[in-house]
Amino acid sequence: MSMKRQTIATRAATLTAVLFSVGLLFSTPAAYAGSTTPAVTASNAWVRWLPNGLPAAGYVTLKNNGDKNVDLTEATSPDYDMVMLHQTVSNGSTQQMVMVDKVTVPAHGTRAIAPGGYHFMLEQAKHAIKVGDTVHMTLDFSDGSKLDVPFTVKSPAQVQ
Ligand SMILES: [Cu+2]
Repeated sequence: MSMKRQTIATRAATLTAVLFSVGLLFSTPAAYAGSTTPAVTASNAWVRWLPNGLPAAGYVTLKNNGDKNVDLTEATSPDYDMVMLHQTVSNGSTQQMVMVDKVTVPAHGTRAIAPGGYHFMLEQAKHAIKVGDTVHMTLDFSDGSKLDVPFTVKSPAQVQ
């Protein structure tokens, strides 16, 4: 609506316009509801720490409380320069890691990012990280929501 139109509008027309705007205010942000109350929640987040600056692996269980599938599309961390999403793939007797660009969390379902399947590959720690620390990751989802998740750092011995 232009300013010019507003100035020549009658009181009734202005009221209609205001109501229309209010309607928009309520309808548009509903599409963004995911950014304030994310459909996906995280639990059991931990990092398998390895000595000598070796890459660590991050794991988490994601739960989607919404009616639509949501993809995990990106992960970043204030504690590591590099965060990649990997999948361990069995190739007969050997195992290898492949990069994946997304992991789908099914509607009303869970997706475990767990040993033997998906993991976050954490490389180039920005500071010394030791067992018992908490590191953080920000997870980006296809519905526009972001989740800041604290990960407990565990030693390989603790998780066997
Ligand atoms: Cu990996």
